[in-house]
Amino acid sequence: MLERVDFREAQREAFRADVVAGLTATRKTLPSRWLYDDRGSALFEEITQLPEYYPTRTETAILRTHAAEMAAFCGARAVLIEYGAGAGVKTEILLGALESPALYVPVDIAGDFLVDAAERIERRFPYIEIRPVVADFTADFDLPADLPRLPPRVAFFPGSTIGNLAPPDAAEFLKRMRAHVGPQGKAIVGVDLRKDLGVLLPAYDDAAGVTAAFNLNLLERANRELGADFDLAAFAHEARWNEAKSAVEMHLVSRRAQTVRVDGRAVRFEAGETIHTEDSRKYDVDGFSRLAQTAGWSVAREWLDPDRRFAVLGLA
Ligand code: AVI
Repeated sequence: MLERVDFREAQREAFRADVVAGLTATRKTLPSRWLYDDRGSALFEEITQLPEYYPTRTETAILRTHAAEMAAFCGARAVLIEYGAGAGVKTEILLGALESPALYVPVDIAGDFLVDAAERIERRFPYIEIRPVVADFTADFDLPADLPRLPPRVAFFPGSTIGNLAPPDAAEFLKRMRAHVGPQGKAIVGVDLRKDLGVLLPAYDDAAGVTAAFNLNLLERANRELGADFDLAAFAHEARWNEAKSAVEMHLVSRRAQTVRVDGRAVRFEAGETIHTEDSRKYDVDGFSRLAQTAGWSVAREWLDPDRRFAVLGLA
């Protein structure tokens, strides 16, 4: 219990430091990882069901269609390490297809989330051994020393979350995955692909306003946790394409000139000035392949949907 309180307090202090640094910078920014408090995670769940948000539906369909080939790629009795324990149905598709998987290792920073995920998998696959690991997978961490190296380990990172990392961080992450699974190991990674802006932008600015609420929740979180006084009606959600970065950027645009109090300081906004809150990078398979190579991987298999919107890549 004490550990949980300490964790929450440490998170709040880290949030405070990022908010102060991000809002006092010349170009205001807030790291996207703070989007996911309880309310943000619930809103993200809603986003995944929206008609405009194609990635979740498309990736799930790819996994369903090609599960048997993916299982063959993983090999018999694989040890599956999942980074982020929230994939739910996607995890179940892969685990269900694997030939008597030896072990499932979900890794997540949120202990409660991990317990829920482990219990769900245990109910569905009582024959699979589960070894949850509490860790922030965006930073360096070690897997338990007694985790078997054989049968081969397979890293699973669905959801195109790799697209939310800047390329150097994505390369670091892929290197960490490589170190975790070892030279015989493999990985299955979900990657969202470049596409028509007519499809891409509505996925990040839906008609029902759920993505807007998800983005604005960052300001609500700052009000709740840090006692800031953001007037939510004075900011608008915007999704814009940045071709140089090949990314959809999310911004919160100040609707007027205003001053907000945050952690005892006055933060000035000009009308139209923005807080940049997220990048969602879109790759093509070649571009991702080059990135993966810098981290010691090569793309061994590609599974795409018929409209080539999303790729699930097998790395070896
Ligand atoms: C979690 N991640 C892959 C989502 C994405 O599509 O980049 C986050 C998201 N942001 C707005 N909508 C969804």
